[in-house]
Amino acid sequence: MFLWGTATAAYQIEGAVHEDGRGASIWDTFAHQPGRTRDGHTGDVACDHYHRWPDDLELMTGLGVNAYRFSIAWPRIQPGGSGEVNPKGLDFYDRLVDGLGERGITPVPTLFHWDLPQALEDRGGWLDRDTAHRFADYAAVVADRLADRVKMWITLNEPFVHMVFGYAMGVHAPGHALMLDALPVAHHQLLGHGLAVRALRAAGAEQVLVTNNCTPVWAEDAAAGDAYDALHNRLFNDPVLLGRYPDLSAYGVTLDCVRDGDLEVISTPLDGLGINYYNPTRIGAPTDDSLPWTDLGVTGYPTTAFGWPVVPDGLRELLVGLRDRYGTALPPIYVTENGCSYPELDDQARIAFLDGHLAAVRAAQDEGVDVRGYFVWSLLDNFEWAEGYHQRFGLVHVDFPTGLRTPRASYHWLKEHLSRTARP
Ligand code: GBH
Repeated sequence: MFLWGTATAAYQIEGAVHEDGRGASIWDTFAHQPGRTRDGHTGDVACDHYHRWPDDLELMTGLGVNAYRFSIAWPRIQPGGSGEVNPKGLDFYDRLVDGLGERGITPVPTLFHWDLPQALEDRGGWLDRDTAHRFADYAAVVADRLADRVKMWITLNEPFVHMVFGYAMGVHAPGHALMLDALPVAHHQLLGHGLAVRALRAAGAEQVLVTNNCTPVWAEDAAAGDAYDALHNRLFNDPVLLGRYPDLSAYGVTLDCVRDGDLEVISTPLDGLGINYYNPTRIGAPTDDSLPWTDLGVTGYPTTAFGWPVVPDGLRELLVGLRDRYGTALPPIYVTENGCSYPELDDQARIAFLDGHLAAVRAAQDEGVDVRGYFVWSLLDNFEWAEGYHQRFGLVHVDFPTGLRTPRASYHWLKEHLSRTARP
């Protein structure tokens, strides 16, 4: 059965940040620092999904999806980042999973969508190897409670973006601007992923994935394009699928933190690869010494309200490219996020976006790529990280702060599409 779903993330929708024993995450800290997010917006209330989740399940039932990708907030489960478990945090996801089950919607939780417990950041966050082990402990706690009903699990969401925005550029939590010194964050997240895969399986998880955001690289300069592809795409896909890192030595980059045996853990076999696709990247030769490329920006295409280029065929290109590179080492692919920011209720541009990207998935399937799921980002308008509530990715419009939900034209369009076909 092809998985059709919507995707969300805990800090972006839940709110209720002080409720039922939840601890602080790096995003609570970051969003409350002056100047970090647009207009100082925070996820304190967000969509209030923590209380309104039954309404949100109702919206999914109305839409006709058979899967829901959400994330579990680590600081609700272990408020101090390790050790003591908060039963009320587990209870929330238990209720959610039961509610999904009653509606015949397959739960697909992601264990880490960027909301690291602040207590772990205080000990170095993902720059510290120990965080990988703490992540595996947390994964085991969650799976012990939910694996009887949750069959499919995702370990990490977009470790690339978390590293680059959070630790290299400092535009996301935890706000470090270390540039290439942020690289251990890639390895420690990947190690955490591999350890978590093993912990999840030991607790009875049937299917385990990781979600990487990938971009087709349009290279105007071959060496620069290769550098960008190595650090953005291959740095995260190669160790997981091939058990080795791409050679980064040409860019003066070394991964000194890798220890014997780590790659074996990281390449523990998976049941699927989650892919988030937003747009291709156009790369030219470097103009200074800071990075071995220049991001030229894709031009000549329509753009979303966020300014991102709309290139549906880039999704086909990406999927076919992954199959060509990894061949039999590539597990089935699930498009775990794809979507766009448009504010209008009558969002014809989002309809065109989804229509085009679904056609791209079909085309990739016709070229023999094994794609088994597609999740729209997002069900609801939500806290769009540094952009606060200024970007609206929802099939459903949310009025902030009242929380009133209004399905957009795209919601009705997708509902109609799903009622007509089981295929993308
Ligand atoms: C995802 O990240 C996240 O998983 C999710 O939480 C988030 O809400 C959603 O996407 C929407 O942002 O400069 O024009 O080339 C997406 C990461 C990084 C994708 C920047 C697009 C470049 C656009 N994004 N990227 S452009």
